[in-house]
Amino acid sequence: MKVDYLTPQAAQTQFLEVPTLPPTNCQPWPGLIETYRPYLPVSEATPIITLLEGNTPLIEVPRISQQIGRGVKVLVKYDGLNPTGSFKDRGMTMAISKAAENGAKAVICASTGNTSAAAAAYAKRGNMQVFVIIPDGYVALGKLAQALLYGAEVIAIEGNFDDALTIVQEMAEKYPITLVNSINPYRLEGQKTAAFEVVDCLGNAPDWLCIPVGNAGNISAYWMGFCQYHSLGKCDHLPKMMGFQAAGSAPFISGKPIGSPETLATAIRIGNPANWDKAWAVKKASLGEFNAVTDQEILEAYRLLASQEGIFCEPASAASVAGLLKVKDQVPSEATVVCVLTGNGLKDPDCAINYSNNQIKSGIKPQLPLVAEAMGF
Ligand code: AN7
Repeated sequence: MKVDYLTPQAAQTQFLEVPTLPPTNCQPWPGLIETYRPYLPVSEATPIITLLEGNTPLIEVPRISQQIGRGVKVLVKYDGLNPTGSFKDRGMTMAISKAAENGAKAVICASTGNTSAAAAAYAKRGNMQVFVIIPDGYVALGKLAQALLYGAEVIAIEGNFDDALTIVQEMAEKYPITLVNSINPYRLEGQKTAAFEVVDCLGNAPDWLCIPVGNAGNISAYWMGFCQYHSLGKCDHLPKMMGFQAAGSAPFISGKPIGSPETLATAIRIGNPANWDKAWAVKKASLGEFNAVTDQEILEAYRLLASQEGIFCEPASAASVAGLLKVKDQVPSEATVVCVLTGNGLKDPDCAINYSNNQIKSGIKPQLPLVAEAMGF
């Protein structure tokens, strides 16, 4: 049948012939606070500042499952698909909504990049001023672009994230400004919803949860979420929490803070994690482990996820998959493993271009034989 869409009348006539589809029962996603309202510390008095974050896909990664074998099923929680491209949006919708409820006019955070992007977006949506303190030269390009365009006041210090965190904590004590780093308890309340989503999707908790660890806010938040769902009877077991750090920034592996953390995964270039005690408690309670992965291992997982599974995450996020592959012999047969991909690959285009093992074939004249030759025909 030839379809004519060129006049409104014709288009309407054509569509009249299309059989009516049954209504889908797919409700619009209202954001994570509305979805999980009974499990979150909000009330009717809380103005909900949301960009409809959450509801991110849990995607099977068969090539990675195959590398482990023995019936192990690996899935990734792709939190890079949140509104500002990272899991931080989950915490920020809560932190900014509560700040608004408490009448805050300005918020502040220290950040390796993603927190600043999320804080900037949500604060602006909530009509607040936002200050972000970042380590000069160690924030990925996409994250800087976001903070600037959202309209944050960006202050780059000649120090690392840990120095920045010390400063913002003092600022928030001395001035009328709300701290929205993960020391703010509402941050973790929001972030725990990722665990709810994983259980809602799988129908149970996974056997293992692999997650990159920087300040250890997210590992603590996931554990809170799994425990809360377990106590509600929504899952019949709790996962083993496997936290992975970059080898040059691995205070949980050395057992003490590190003065000069280094890694190309700048998101987790953190030497003195704010949630130190919480993270150790999670490890103990979940019979979990902390392990380190080298930058090389992170890059291999980063390329593997993109080139074999079609999933582009940022380097820090790939630490979860790098870690899983590193300890794959420890995974019980038939286990279900979820790896958290905390941030979107577009956050750090420089890393992709520098480490993709691939290159552009350039300088080709616009002639078919030359293009065909460049294509290998
Ligand atoms: C992509 O943005 O600390 O262990 O300032 O951006 O909860 O700290 C980011 C951390 C993992 C580590 N993956 O999470 C910040 C910041 C990505 C991240 C982590 C971060 P936590």
